[in-house]
Amino acid sequence: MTQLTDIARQMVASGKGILAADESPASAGKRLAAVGMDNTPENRRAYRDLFLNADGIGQYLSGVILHDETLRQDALDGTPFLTLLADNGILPGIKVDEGLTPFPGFDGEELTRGLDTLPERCADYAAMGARFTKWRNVIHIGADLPTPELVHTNAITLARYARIVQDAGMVPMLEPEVLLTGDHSLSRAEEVTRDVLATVFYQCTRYRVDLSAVILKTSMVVPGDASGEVMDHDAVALSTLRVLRDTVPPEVPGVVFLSGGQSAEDACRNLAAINRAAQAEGGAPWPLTFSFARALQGPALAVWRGDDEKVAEGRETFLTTLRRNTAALAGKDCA
Ligand code: 5MM
Repeated sequence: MTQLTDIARQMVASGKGILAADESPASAGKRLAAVGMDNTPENRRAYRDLFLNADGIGQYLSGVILHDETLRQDALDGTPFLTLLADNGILPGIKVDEGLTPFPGFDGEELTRGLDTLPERCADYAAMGARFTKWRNVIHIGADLPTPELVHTNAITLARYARIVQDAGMVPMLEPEVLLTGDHSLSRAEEVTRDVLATVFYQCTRYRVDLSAVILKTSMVVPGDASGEVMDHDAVALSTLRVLRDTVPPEVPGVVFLSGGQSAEDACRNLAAINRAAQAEGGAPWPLTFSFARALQGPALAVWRGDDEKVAEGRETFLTTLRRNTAALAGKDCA
């Protein structure tokens, strides 16, 4: 086993998941605004501190994805965030994409920026101790979307990203996010996700990515949020597993899910249903765990709201959310 495969396997260690704490300052600002907080560097530091300085997170988390700002920052008690993670036995990851940009000529579609400067940035991040990286593409579903050109271009970008990251000695997490916004059905989401993932792995092979040293971060297959379809957790689980079995090579060490704007409740219940269905089918070729941002942090943020006196309660809520999601990995209900 190569060292990178070993890290990838640690990222999906049994009974644990990955916290996505890598919101860009703009996205973090939206989360803070929702609880009446200003988007200042100090408030973002306090927001990160709420989660990364909670006692015992290493019991539930194998890794945390950080934003560049946090990777270089100290927690409120002066301990570098990286040290906090190391003390908890948690692998540090870093978001390396530079956000979205319109796809010229393709209305309503977006590409992800950052490939040109990636080798230099990866060398720095590896030297600072990052063990894995993450790159997010987005795929909109609409009447005529996604276009084959978008799916193709995004897949090549992800494959090139992955190869650069592996050459820098870190594990690439590939996140082609099929967005849940829209009026599309569950079956349309399944069709698009199948096409997207199949194209990603086809291009990874062409661009010489070592598939035994990548982690896939995918959307669950869910109906569009304006579809009017009721969220049926068992149907989501079956659609999601069908797509993964048809597209993800068995040598990939693990699959993690984003929550994508689902409620914390739905994300946890879908995760439990997916793992139950996989067990019922005799097991999946890869561990299936969580890498949520909103569905892990949202409940605690709503309790904390920036109030110093609510830090302990917010952290307790975070730990409860982590407990429920790790229980879901064993197929248990999210009660
Ligand atoms: C899809 O977003 C990722 C998972 O978060 P959710 O579970 O909330 O869907 C997340 O890791 C995302 O990639 C980061 O928050 C960075 O996103 P931005 O928009 O800030 O680049």
